[in-house]
Order: sequence, then structure tokens, then C-alpha cells
Amino acid sequence: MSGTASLQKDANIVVLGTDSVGKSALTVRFLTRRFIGEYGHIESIYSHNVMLDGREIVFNIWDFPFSQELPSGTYTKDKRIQWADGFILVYSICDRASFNGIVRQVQYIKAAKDFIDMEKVPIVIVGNKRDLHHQRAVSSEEGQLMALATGCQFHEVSAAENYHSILMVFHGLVDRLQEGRSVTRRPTGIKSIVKSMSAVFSRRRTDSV
Ligand SMILES: Nc1nc2c(ncn2[C@@H]2O[C@H](COP(=O)(O)OP(=O)(O)O)[C@@H](O)[C@H]2O)c(=O)[nH]1
Ligand SMILES: [Mg+2]
Repeated sequence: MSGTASLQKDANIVVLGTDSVGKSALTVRFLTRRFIGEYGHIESIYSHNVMLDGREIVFNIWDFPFSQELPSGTYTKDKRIQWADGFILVYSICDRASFNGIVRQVQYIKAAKDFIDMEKVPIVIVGNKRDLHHQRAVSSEEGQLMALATGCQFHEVSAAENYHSILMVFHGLVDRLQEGRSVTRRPTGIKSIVKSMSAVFSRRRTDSV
């Protein structure tokens, strides 16, 4: 309504991508500025407050294992897609198959969210593991072209080596959300379902293979 509450914005962000591309590494780097190496396969929603241009943004970030991703044909009921304001689609520059999966994920999100006519969709495509250049299987140009063709933002990053590039991914997404005015203020938080960071560090693993 009015007052200080209007300065606080929630941005619900879902991180998608195939297995082992660095979704958790990227998320944890943003939250803690650290790279811890192994992350297990834990589905978590993290909440993280950031001051951006004098305004507080509450990032709610949903990181989940690939095994639970993209059930075919049910996207309108996919609660993660409906929950999200913005999307980070991660592939590894060393893994061609992970890159090939990105287009399908963009189409899936666009269809589920009615983003079809939007010029600038709130989706960031991220090529991770830039530090492993000797194993590169996808060129920067290919990533850039795909982002251009789909109306998404594009970044190449290394969650292992660099915090700043990861920060730019999240800031870039917030800019997009504000352009599209899709960042909405939510009266009730999601604190009840936010799991603590300790889940990551305790390396509790589920029974995924
Ligand atoms: N060299 C390198 N390894 C990375 C990078 N990001 C993640 N990894 C490693 O890749 C593996 C998978 O990362 P993880 O975040 O668990 O992937 P997820 O399955 O997509 O969540 C782990 O061994 C990470 O240490 C990166 O930028 N560079
Ligand atoms: Mg993970």
C-alpha cells in the first residue's frame, strides 16, 4: 500500500538446468559468497535480502535437483513455474547436452507463464564453469546467439572462481523483473518453507542415485 513496506520487494527465482551444471554452486555462491565444492541433491528454498539502489530486495531462490524437473505435459500445474517471477537456466560450457536442453526449458517456461509475446522475458541463461576452458564444448557465441534468439539475458560465469559474475546474474534478473513490473510485494513471506543454509553444509543427501 504505502510507507516503507513498498520499498521492499520480493523476487521469487527458480534455478533450472540439468544435473551437475552448478545450480547449487551458483545459488550458494550468491547467498554466502563462497564455493564449497560439493552440494548434494537437496531441494531448498532460500531467502536472501539484498540492498539494490536503495531498495531492499528479498530473493527467494528455489534450487532443486534435476531428477524432479519438468514433468512433461503438466506445466500449467507446475507449482515451481507458477511461483517464480524470474528464472535462471544454467548449463555447463563443458557439457553440450546441458546446453541443448536450454531451448526446451525456455519454451516450457514461456508457455507456462504466457511470456510468448514478451520481448524481454525474465529469464537469464547462464553458461557456468567458465574456468574449465580446456574442456569447453560450447562457445560463448553460441550462448549469446541462443539468448538473442529467445529474448533472454546471457552470462558466462564461474561459480568456482568468481562471486562478482554470479552477483551480476541476479542483479540482471532483478532489472528485467522491474522492467516487466513482475516483481510484486507479497504481504506474507515464505519463511515457513525456507530451509536453513545448514542443510547445505550438513551435506544431507536424499536417496537420489
Ligand atoms: N570447475 C568448476 N566446477 C564447478 C563449478 N560450478 C560447480 N562446479 C562443480 O560441479 C559439480 C556439480 O555442482 P552442483 O552445484 O552440485 O550442480 P547441480 O547439480 O546443478 O546443483 C560440483 O562438483 C561442483 O563443485 C564451476 O564454476 N567450475
Ligand atoms: Mg544441486
